[in-house]
Amino acid sequence: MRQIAAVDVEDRSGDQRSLVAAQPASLSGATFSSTDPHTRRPWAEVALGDGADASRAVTAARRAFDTGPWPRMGAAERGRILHRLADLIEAHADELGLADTQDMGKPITQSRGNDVPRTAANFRFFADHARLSTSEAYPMDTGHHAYTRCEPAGVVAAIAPWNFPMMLESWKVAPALAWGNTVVLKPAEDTPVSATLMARLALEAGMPPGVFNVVHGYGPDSAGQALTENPAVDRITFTGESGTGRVIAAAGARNLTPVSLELGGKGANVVFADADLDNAVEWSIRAVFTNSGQVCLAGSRLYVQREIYDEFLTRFAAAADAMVIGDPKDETTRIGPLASAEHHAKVAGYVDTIAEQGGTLHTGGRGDGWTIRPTVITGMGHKARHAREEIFGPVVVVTPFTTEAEAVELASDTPYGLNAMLFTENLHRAHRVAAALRAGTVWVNCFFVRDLRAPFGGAGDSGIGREEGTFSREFFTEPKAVVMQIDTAAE
Ligand code: TXE
Repeated sequence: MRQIAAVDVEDRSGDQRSLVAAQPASLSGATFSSTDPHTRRPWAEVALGDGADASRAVTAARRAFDTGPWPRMGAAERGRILHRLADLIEAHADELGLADTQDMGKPITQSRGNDVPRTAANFRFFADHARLSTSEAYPMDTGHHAYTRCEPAGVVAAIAPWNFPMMLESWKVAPALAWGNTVVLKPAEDTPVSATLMARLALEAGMPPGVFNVVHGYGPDSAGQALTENPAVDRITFTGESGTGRVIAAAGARNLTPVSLELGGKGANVVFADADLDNAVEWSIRAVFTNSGQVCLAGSRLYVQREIYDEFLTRFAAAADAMVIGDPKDETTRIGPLASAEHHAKVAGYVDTIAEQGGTLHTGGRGDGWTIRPTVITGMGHKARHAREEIFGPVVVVTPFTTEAEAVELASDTPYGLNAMLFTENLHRAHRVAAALRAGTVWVNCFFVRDLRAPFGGAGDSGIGREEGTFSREFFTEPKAVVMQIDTAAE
């Protein structure tokens, strides 16, 4: 079994090429196991950090920020190190991909094929973004000149979920580092391994000690909570459940620490009768079944215009049934097990209560082990729990609609506001409906396509703030105005 250290702070001795920590250790010496959801057996033993370990990591990050070279280097020099880290991530793609697959069961074609390249791309993008960024200047009529400086905010606490472990971690860590901050990352307890590997590769890339720290452990009353309550932390960035987001926002408020929250979703996917049906079926399948539906963006509410409802449903259900379920390490597998026993119990609870909520199980249901087959529910009222709550599994509620206005009303009737999809060949409708929906992202005739310059995040219960591009810069920096008197008199 792999041995992973709880805190990877300043001890830089030993063979850094070995991606397995040589030394133990949480301060208490306690450990916990990460379970492979396919075998349902522990595969990595991880040192269990707690509040004391979190505080030790923050102290290291604080020291590195206050006295170390990282915030004082030019963005280009930091960028060179971040590009080297991206190179190393690509060079260790097999190991990193397998780590996420064994930690949480996602098919290797996604972890190795998608998440690893996107992680490397995130480090490259933010390295370049910080280097190429400009500041603003305000020539004044009074003989003064004002300009802005974007200064690093300080110590960033990043608290991450388990559904896209390294990829979502890099969305936070890469911009924070690129802008000169130091970071303490707490990965989700279900997915500790790839974060540790990334932190080791950062050292190998030349990142100074104490700049990128990882502390493993649980959230409430433990490492996660301690990070959010530490007054030496300058920014808290969190992705996870909406309820947890509220707790973290309150913790941040007590210290007046800015908090960025990317929370849950209940994405609406609206298919109009004039859609390209092949395209709509293909993307609708991906929208809800990718990563076994463990995606905040999942299109788990599917609204289909009545004229095409029967044909669409037949094709959609056939495509769902055709998805290969199996060992996530197998390249042909498209649906792996859910991430943990606890999460499987939650999703299975929804599957078992479909009839109770007035719906019909059109296809799918429980699979072997911790697997849920791609599950399509019909005939369920819009107010049913399955149509309102974030299930975070391969479960979709399909509902017919008649008019565009009705579709907009149904799609918008949610406390979440993360994303929506719509499929239509009518240009005017596309723009009209995209504008009408309350959502941080609207995809038209596609899904999951991202430009790192564009904002990512949601309204309502989906969070506060936006990530990526200049939006990450705003969060991870403090803007400073410098006002200079200009001596205009001739000598
Ligand atoms: O989330 P949590 P969980 C949703 C999804 C899922 C549900 C529960 O519906 O079924 O949330 O998942 C840390 N202070 N999403 O329990 O609890 C925790 O250790 C500080 C949507 O995994 O939010 C982990 O690192 N930290 C989502 C991280 O928060 C705390 C992705 C996420 O855990 C903490 C994941 C506390 N008080 C789940 N409590 C998305 N938006 O994509 C927990 N943590």
